[in-house]
Amino acid sequence: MDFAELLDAAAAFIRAHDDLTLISHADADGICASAILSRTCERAGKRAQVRFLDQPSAPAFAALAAQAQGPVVFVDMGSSHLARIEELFTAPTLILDHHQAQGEARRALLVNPFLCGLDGTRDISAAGIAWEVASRVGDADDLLPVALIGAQADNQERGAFQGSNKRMLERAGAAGLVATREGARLYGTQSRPLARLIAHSYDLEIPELRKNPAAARRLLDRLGIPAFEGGRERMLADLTARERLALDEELIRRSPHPQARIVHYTLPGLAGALRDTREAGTLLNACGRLGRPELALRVLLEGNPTLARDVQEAYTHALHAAHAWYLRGERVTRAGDLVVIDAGDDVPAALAGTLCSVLVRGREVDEATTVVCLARNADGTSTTKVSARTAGTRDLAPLVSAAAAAVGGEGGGHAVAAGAVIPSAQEAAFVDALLRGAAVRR
Ligand SMILES: [Mn+2]
Repeated sequence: MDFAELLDAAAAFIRAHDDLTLISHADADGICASAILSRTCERAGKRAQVRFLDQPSAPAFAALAAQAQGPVVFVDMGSSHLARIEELFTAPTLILDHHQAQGEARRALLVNPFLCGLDGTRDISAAGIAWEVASRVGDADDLLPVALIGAQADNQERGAFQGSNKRMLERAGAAGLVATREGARLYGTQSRPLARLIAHSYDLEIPELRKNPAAARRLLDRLGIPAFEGGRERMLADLTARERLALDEELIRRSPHPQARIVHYTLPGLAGALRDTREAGTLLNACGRLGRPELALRVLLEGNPTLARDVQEAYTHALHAAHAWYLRGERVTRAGDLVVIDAGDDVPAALAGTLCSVLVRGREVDEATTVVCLARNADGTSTTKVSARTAGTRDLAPLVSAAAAAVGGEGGGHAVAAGAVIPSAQEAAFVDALLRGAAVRR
């Protein structure tokens, strides 16, 4: 079947059932996909219950299988667990996933772009698959912004969207649901006052401005851009077109980052942090990682980002603490081009991947380095979460999943971002297997 036929079949699956359980990955892309599907079911007069899973593991699947009696839709997960899912879930099963498939589905309907020659890391994410299915069940154009938030959160936009993502962007643009604008690599354009926005946009890698709002204010002065207006600090959105252009060009000129110029996607129909695809993704991920994916789902369905303000603050604190722990360097080892962080119980498992990303994206390790973090799950399963990230060319998914399989764990993911769950007793053996697989020595 080609991809369109698979999507048609998925839409027929949704139409055929009135009471569905959605089992979704608890990250921003999964949350966006679930929001699109649950809104679609609601409009079609169906019941859809969303259950989130942070960590797809054997015990977690077994627990869900015991509760979910009727038809089940796996969202943003499942491709790495086909055999287990088909063994545990006996009701009709639909899997909407964009991760590399391991094995073949026999009974379940598997919708995965990789099966059809599409790139599940660039062309379409789970949110995009959900939107394609939704648009075949009913009118879903108003949900296009949610699909774009999911795709961006899964890092599918690298300079530009492509494939299905690009078609959704164009369709949303034509409907006035998204506006694109090139500018400096600033983060927090919807929620931060100007000086703080500039000082916190570490990706620009301008040392004089990093964490230095006073220097940012002097820069604004020099460009003739008032930082205040009527006693209130101005935001990027308050700037005139000329001011914004002057600021963008100055920052891009001074930034050594090879992609200092990026495309900002603004979603005019949404409020606050949800108006910017990157900020929206960060907010949803923060909720997911702090164990509040249901709240993130509500944020999307109600269009109200302020519901998650406390969670976002707590997340920022937790991430700072994890980074500070890493900098102490107590259990950080380097082997060849790998940095292995043995975080144990000192970093929450849900933040392991983010910590790796912060180190890779913040250029705290060089580009060829792969950062691997092992952190214990606190869910009583005696398992350890493994996260791996790189900006280099190593293909991490097969590396991590082979090392995990060698010690009785399971892993998967993408070339630049992969993960696994292993028995905690096997941490040392896992690291050995990983280093052997990567052909590096301690
Ligand atoms: Mn995804």
